[in-house]
Amino acid sequence: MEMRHEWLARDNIERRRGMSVEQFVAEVEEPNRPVLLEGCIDTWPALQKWSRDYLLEISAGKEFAVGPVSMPLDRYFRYADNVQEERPLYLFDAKFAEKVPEMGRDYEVPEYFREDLFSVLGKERPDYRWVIIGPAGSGSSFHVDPNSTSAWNAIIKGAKKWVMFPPEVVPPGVHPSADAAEVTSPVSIMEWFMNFYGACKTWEKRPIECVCRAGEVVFVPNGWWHLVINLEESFAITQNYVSRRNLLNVLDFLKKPNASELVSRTKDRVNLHDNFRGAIEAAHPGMIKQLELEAQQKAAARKKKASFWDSAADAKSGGFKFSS
Ligand SMILES: O=C(O)CCC(=O)C(=O)O
Repeated sequence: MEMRHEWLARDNIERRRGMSVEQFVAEVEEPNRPVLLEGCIDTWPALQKWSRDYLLEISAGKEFAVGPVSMPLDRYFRYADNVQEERPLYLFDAKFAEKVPEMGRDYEVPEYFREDLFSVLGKERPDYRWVIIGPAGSGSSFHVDPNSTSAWNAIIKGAKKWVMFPPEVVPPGVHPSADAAEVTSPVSIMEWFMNFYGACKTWEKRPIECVCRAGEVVFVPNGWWHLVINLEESFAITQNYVSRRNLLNVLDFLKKPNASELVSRTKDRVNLHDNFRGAIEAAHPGMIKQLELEAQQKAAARKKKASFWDSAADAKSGGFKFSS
């Protein structure tokens, strides 16, 4: 089953090249909007080096996580070459850089994402980086990333179709439970396109979509729903991160009483909130208080702006008079 042209044609993501970090923070991260970044991984050795042969050579004798099992890369490529299923198993490995240090050395975190507050937890931090390898048709069905983190996803080889909905819009066909602990998606990504993609055409809030190719990076803002399907064999690196822009969201999320059950990719979650908060306070004294203060000020400014517009609306209905 092939992806239809009409599912790929819409490309409405904002594409940016050569943004400064300050611009990224003010125009993308603060407003929590998706963006496709061009040209920011041009210097990665991986872009030149990562072929099947190279990966096979540097990872000889190592196994990677593939769905519920683990296997060496040669076996995964053989599987990928012969797979007929609608939902091919996906290689998604969080320990790639520890297992194969060359892989870790072949990329560096783009400058926009270098603030990494979970690093204060050292070895106790939740998993945060993955190598992702999969054939055409493999991918990730609709989900929201764990712990209210934001993410970046860089394509080294191949192409991925992305569909993203803002946090307040649950994608058609997706049924999260009330506490968002579970997400029920349709059987396969293909089935989502066949049965639900058309439904969003008439929605006021249509999704953000794009095809992201080798050398490009998608920024996934926290809380956004996203679905991704590989259009050809793809190699990618993704990292989830916490910066001071989403620190309060992450702490709030971790405080939820059922946080330990939520989809999280984290082993010991029971004390994660307290441990993280404590470690941030030790490493960055005053940061949380300062961010809370700024958030209160922003909320007050928003309220003030809203009440200004209320009175402007009253003026329209005749309650306001210019003094003569
Ligand atoms: O399949 C992909 O590349 C997307 C991965 C993803 O959505 C995630 O890591 O949350």
